[in-house]
Amino acid sequence: MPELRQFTCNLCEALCGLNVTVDENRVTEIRPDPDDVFSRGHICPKGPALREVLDDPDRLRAPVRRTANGWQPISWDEAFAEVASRLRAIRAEHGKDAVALYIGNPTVHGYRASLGSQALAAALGTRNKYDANSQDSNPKLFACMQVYGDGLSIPVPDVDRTDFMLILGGNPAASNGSIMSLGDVRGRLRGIRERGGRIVLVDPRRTETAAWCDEHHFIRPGGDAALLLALLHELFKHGRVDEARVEQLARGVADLRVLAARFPPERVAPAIGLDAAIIRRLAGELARAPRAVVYARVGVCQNDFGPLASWLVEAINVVTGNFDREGGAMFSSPAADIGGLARLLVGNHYDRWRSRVRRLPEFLGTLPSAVMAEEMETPGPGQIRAFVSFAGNPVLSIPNGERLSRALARLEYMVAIDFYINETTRHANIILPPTHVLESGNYDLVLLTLAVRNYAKYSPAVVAPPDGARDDWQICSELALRLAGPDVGIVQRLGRRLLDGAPERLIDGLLRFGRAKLSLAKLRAAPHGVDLGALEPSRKRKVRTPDGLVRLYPEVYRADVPRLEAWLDAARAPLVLIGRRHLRSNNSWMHNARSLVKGPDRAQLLMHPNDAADRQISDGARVRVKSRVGEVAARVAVTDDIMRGVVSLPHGFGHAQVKDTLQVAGAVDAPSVNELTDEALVEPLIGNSILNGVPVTVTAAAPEPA
Ligand SMILES: Nc1nc2c(c(=O)[nH]1)N[C@H]1C(S)=C(S)[C@@H](COP(=O)(O)OP(=O)(O)OC[C@H]3O[C@@H](n4cnc5c(=O)[nH]c(N)nc54)[C@H](O)[C@@H]3O)O[C@H]1N2
Ligand SMILES: Nc1nc2c(c(=O)[nH]1)N[C@H]1C(S)=C(S)[C@@H](COP(=O)(O)OP(=O)(O)OC[C@H]3O[C@@H](n4cnc5c(=O)[nH]c(N)nc54)[C@H](O)[C@@H]3O)O[C@H]1N2
Ligand code: SF4
Ligand SMILES: [Mo]
Repeated sequence: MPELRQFTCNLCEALCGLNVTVDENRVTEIRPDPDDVFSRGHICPKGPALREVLDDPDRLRAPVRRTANGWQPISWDEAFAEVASRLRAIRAEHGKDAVALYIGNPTVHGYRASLGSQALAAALGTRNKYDANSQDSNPKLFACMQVYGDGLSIPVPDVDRTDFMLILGGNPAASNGSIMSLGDVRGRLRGIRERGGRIVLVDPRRTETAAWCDEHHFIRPGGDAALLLALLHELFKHGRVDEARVEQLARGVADLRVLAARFPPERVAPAIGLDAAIIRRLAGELARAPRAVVYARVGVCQNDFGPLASWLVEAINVVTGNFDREGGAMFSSPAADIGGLARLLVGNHYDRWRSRVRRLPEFLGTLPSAVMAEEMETPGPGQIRAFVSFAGNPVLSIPNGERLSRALARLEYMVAIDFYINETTRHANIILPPTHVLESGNYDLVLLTLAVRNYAKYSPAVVAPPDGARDDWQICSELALRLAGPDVGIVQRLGRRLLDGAPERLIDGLLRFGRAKLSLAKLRAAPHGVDLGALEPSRKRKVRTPDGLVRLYPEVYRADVPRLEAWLDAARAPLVLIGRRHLRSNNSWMHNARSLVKGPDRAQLLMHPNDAADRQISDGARVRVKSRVGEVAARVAVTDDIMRGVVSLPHGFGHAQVKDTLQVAGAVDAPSVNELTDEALVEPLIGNSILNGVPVTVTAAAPEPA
């Protein structure tokens, strides 16, 4: 008899409730769960595609070893023993930093992977620890550390109650929202306008989200920090900032006013390509709206001034009186709060060490991924000789992935914890594949701390994994054990007993001690989730500066302001590249699901009609796109939805090299944009990758043979 089970999709941050039909341990259908308290029946095409990944013949179910005769299956025990002994030998000879670790995006989307990554990192103890954040949200986390005294005190827009939302560099219609976990993003954003509020979008591309907004304005990539300063200029100039009130919760308002005075709208407008009159009007609307919030996301984090802009977003929400209040920028109060544990595990620090070759700073215990290849290639003490890749595909996701690919091929040893043989994992000596989320269960330990409404949900596994299969936690904890202690004996047996089931015990404990006094048992009894109400003011708990006051102009940003001023006056590259996301794609790894990749080409190079005409390029033409580091072929879509001087390609494609192990993805004809992005382009404060605003040239390619 088919049975219906509830689940939460773990592919993106929208946390959609799914109704999963299971028949004899097989998933036969995945549909939206209309009764899910958070997502209210919303899903996207990727949710049902979870089933395609579960059933994918290309997905690994048991460990494999790379040999001269191709990939050979091996037992778990043999695999663990080899990996542990090789990594230990390399460590013994060259020290801990000789083994690097990359922690990829899916570790944010599952508690077993999140906790497993921490266990593994602790066991390796390497300073060569990398993750996706230096291509993503580090500027935002850095801003939270500087402004609120804690990189993990991250405000989210109170979408359900705001009257005015200014969105910079986010495309929730494609991404379903980010650093704001919100089920039913479309319904929730529509709610703002239904209440008579307004949404304004600022993006170098007129995106799918523009259709959901009242206004869209183009901005030159990198322009957001200058725009925010000009908005602040107007707010201060017209007396819209109640400085006495702001000073009750924040320091530095006068310094911020003095800084903003240098950035009148007229000064920034020509550089950012947004009219001074519009900037002035937006400042007025922001100030007059009863409840307003400025929200910036990955497009901003990944540009030249990600850290400056991310700080200014926090600052503007504070000075307009919208911080920690209804309808503004607020903190979630998760039912299971990992804040304390996370601070303990990742620490709350910056620049405690630097990368060996380029001297870029550590942040939250990781180094910028842009230095990974050079740390592998450059000889000397501390050189990376072995690599552990966990739930990541950095060859497709970090700048100049080709250089990384070449460096990986020359390592002494590599292990991947992943269920696909892709552009990165193909270099591994051994691949350890975890179970699929539908086989292991889901609780969104991380993303529930960023929810726009407090709620909790636990999804137990809906199907049993194959005999002997291991989940991410089991793989990581076993490796950690074997790296930490001797191979046999009582220590190992005790350790195993302690670690088995530890994630569930931890979550249960956090839930019981949490403010909602829940437990895993209570959540099991509520398969559509438990609504815990709207966000509540909580800055007394969340602002963790020594005096409890917000910092409006942290010292560290001062050094980067002259670079911004120079940028305003600098000559511009004629053409710069930005990224984009599509609803049917998920970073680098959902392209082996047929339902998602069928249909039109979604990896075209978008180009403005005037830019195309200047280069005698016509719609649909094949072109060569070139940057300092590489060259790719692409097909052009000419459109005035993109700003003049800007072209766009999505990331995560380029699977031709692995067509034998990813048979569906390998047939998709699309380049990897990260063959063009440049590992030398990082912003100076935290070394975040500059993936938006990469100078390129585009030339018509010779016509294809008929
Ligand atoms: N040019 C450009 N580059 C970008 C971006 C961009 O916008 N433009 N975006 C950046 C951003 S925001 C991010 S987050 C990164 C993402 O880049 P990565 O961190 O490299 O992550 P993914 O590309 O999602 O690859 C995920 C890998 O994990 C595997 N996997 C999936 N589920 C699981 C699981 O449950 N367990 C394990 N062990 N493995 C699993 C998949 O097979 C795949 O190999 O890319 C960044 N790169
Ligand atoms: N369908 C789908 N959903 C996803 C993902 C996916 O790959 N596919 N990835 C997930 C991940 S890892 C993340 S981090 C989130 C990201 O979620 P979002 O932040 O919403 O990411 P994008 O859709 O890439 O939107 C970024 C926007 O920034 C714009 N932009 C580029 N440069 C600039 C700039 O300098 N200034 C401004 N103002 N805008 C700029 C781009 O044109 C783009 O529209 O999405 C998540 N959700
Ligand atoms: S929006 Fe799509 S990918 Fe994201 S959680 Fe919902 S169903 Fe999954
Ligand atoms: Mo991301």
